[in-house]
Amino acid sequence: MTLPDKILIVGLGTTGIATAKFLHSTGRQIALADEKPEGDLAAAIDRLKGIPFTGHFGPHRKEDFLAYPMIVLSPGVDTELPVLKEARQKGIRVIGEIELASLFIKEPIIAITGTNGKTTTTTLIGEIFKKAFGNVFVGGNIGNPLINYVSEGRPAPHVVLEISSFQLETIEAFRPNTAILLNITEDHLDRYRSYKEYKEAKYRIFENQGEEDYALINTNILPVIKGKPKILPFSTVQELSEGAFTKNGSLYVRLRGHEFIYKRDISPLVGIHNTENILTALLTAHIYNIEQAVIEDVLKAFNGLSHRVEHVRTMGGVRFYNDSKATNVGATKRALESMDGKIVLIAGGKDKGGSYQSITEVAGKVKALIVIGEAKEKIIRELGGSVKTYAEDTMEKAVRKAQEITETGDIVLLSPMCSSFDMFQSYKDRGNTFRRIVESL
Ligand code: UMA
Repeated sequence: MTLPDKILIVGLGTTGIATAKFLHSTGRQIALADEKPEGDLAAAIDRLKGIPFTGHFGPHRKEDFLAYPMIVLSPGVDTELPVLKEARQKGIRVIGEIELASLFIKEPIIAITGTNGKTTTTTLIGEIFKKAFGNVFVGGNIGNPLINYVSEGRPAPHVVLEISSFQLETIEAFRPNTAILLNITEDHLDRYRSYKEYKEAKYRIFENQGEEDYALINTNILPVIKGKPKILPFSTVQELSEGAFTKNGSLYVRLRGHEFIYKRDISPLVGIHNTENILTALLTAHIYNIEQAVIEDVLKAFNGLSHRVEHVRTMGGVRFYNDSKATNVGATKRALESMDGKIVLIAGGKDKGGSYQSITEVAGKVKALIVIGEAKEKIIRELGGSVKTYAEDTMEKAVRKAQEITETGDIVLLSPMCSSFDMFQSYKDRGNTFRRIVESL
């Protein structure tokens, strides 16, 4: 694809800024559009110092979207916006930053998607590749836009990419050499019209793969695959002749006629969901012929990430965990399943349009539920009958209520099932706030 000389970038967040810097470096003219008023974008505009651009800040206007032959979207922009539909009808090319970046990348891309576990798996695979090859680019939805890899001009042997359903919506030829689909449960139903639509966006990760590419898929998902990758399944419930699975407390990889066996407990990460994450990391590492000893060294040392069932403090025999990254019901269910003890669950935040009801499958573990945020009435409506519930209006009050109703041996778990944007800047801000309050108790 040849890129036109003038390109509109929509969204002036991390992605838009990185895209603007890259396109400017290639000598192209840039236009920017962001629905926020200019005053709210001062910090972002400041990061573009020295880069000439035209632009409109404030509610999107049709004339801006129809004025350029190509539009590059940030992931947070809904691809179904009427202005974008009209632009596409007029023959304007609409792509995302992932597609743009991948046009310039020749190195094998390992792309990881799924509703939960993406960041942990991406980081773990990144660590293994770094140890094995000395250099790797790790980016994408994890927070470092892929286009930065192209801008930096420092090729690595492999690119490890966390990719979201939003980013997959705007690909055309993007073709990962290895694509991983960890799991799928309901999420982002404020963006998609149905769960089916969300799943279809995820399945696009495979659509351009050829016979020499690999698709690592959990055996409990049956995706519709348009590409022709070699499918390598993984499972925590069944033995597989090729792929990765668990048996008698060990992890097995069977690949190209070889078998590799790892003790599950060499990794400090707990829970079945982490077993699945590790199985995909093992499979990926063996696809690229990384030695078992190298993989084991990394597995032993990798303690997981902040804000994912992170132990904050034990006080008076009560354990406090920060799982602020759990922004959907599936993630919270996994956290509850991986814990032993009576749990006081702090949940709630910005609702994303799904149902909370499936959490009742593990409600036996929940001693009490404390709800906060915009979603609290909906959560009470759906779950209030099945468990003792309290509503609080700040994190501080929620934590204090949790402390009041717990006793030795209990667990306090912040695992919100919702995004954070009603009360906080991000899930990290929410988790840090929780941590600060718990530490000050
Ligand atoms: N905007 C518009 N019009 C719109 C929507 C948004 O102009 O219709 C503007 C906003 O006003 C804002 C800008 O777009 O100024 C924000 O763009 P963005 O939402 O795409 O955010 P970025 O900062 O570019 O971050 C994005 C990802 N965000 C989302 O997908 C919502 C980041 O993932 C990602 O780390 C980053 O690109 C780099 O690739 C975050 C995320 O929450 C962590 N992802 C979701 C998830 O993991 O569940 C998918």
